[in-house]
Amino acid sequence: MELLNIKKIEYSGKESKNPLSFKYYNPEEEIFGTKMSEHLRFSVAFWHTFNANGTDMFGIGTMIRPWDKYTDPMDKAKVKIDALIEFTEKLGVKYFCFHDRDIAPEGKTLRETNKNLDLIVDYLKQRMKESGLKLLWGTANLFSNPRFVHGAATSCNADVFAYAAAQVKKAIEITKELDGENYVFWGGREGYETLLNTDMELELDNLARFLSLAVDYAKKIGFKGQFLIEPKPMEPTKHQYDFDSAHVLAFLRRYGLEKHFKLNIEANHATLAGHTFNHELRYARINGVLGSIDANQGDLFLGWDTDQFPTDIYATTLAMYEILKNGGLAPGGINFDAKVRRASFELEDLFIGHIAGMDTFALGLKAAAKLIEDGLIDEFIEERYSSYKEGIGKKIIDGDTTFEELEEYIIDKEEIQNKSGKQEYLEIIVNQAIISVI
Ligand code: XUL
Ligand code: CO
Repeated sequence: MELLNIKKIEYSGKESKNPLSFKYYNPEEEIFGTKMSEHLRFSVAFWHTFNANGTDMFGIGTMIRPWDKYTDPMDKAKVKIDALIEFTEKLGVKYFCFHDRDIAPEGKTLRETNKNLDLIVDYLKQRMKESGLKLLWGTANLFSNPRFVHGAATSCNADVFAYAAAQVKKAIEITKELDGENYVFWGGREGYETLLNTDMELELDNLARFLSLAVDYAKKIGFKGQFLIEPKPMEPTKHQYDFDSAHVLAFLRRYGLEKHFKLNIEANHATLAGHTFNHELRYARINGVLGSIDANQGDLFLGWDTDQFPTDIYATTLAMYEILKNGGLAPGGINFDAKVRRASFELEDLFIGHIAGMDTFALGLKAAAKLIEDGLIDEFIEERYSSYKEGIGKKIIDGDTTFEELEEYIIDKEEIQNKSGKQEYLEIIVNQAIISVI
């Protein structure tokens, strides 16, 4: 039964005025010998697309969806899975992501909840098999239920720690059951509101204990997917422990967990941390932990996580530059952790939002490939650091010098020659690359 009254979305080229078609995302087009669809491993976020209804702090939902007419929660859960299959097929998206609580209703006890989940996972598995849809990552929702008021792994209450552990155990099991390629830990309420009531040291140690138990369990059951941590600096707590890439890496190294995790970098989380998206991607990439991304964008004037669909070509160009330099993201991908605005309440807006994001990433991919092909930025950087290729610079790099030698080398020099950083020249190069592919 068709649920979404929209035809399959086709590539119709940049001159097209049809809002329900791709202008730039052409899955078959090859960039550096690889199909666009393989570079851009797009994923639909179950929670934003099939659960969000436009509710905000000031008003109830604005969106009425075809599955809302089902009153039995298990029937409704199945219809939403049908909608997921139809939606991804029509968009030509090969992956999706979900939280345990997105797909099945909670029961009175965890045992009952798990039973509901198992029934839905059986159905989902069957539908995925028929359609070829794949799971990019699964995760556990450790933040919505009031039991997580003080956090989950970092809660002051050991019963909550136990509950969260049991929930993650099950979430890893179902991710494995559905052949998930990754498993994400986003620290929903792992942070604090005030240090006056917080034992930060114990909370951080417990977070590490929790992650290490998860690593042990994955090994025990033979889950081969990549574990990812998703940094975010604030919201819902005032200070989230997984603040940004650098914080997460320092934390993992402090507890000897670094070889078990990579990062899932979200654009709007980067900007909330006061970084650009490409800063976070670069930091993760040079440290060998760029695993996957949550694609969205924030609003420059709003200090919260607005989770908008990405439409900023400049940002996606610089993001795809990092991703290409990373050799891609696989087994990670590009998950649209994005929701349509409360006022964009028509069903077709869900398609248009994803089309906008996919086209913007396709443009970013093309422009980034152009930047890499032209090589002007690489050449500039190579030249900028060329003083480290020979003489005293080479000795510094080779670890073949001392403070005494460096002093001796420089002490009588009258002048040091610096060269321009040429930021404006480089920004024009980026503009030219973007313009050339539009
Ligand atoms: C919240 C957020 C989450 C994670 C998964 O800001 O990004 O949806 O991506 O829990
Ligand atoms: Co996210």
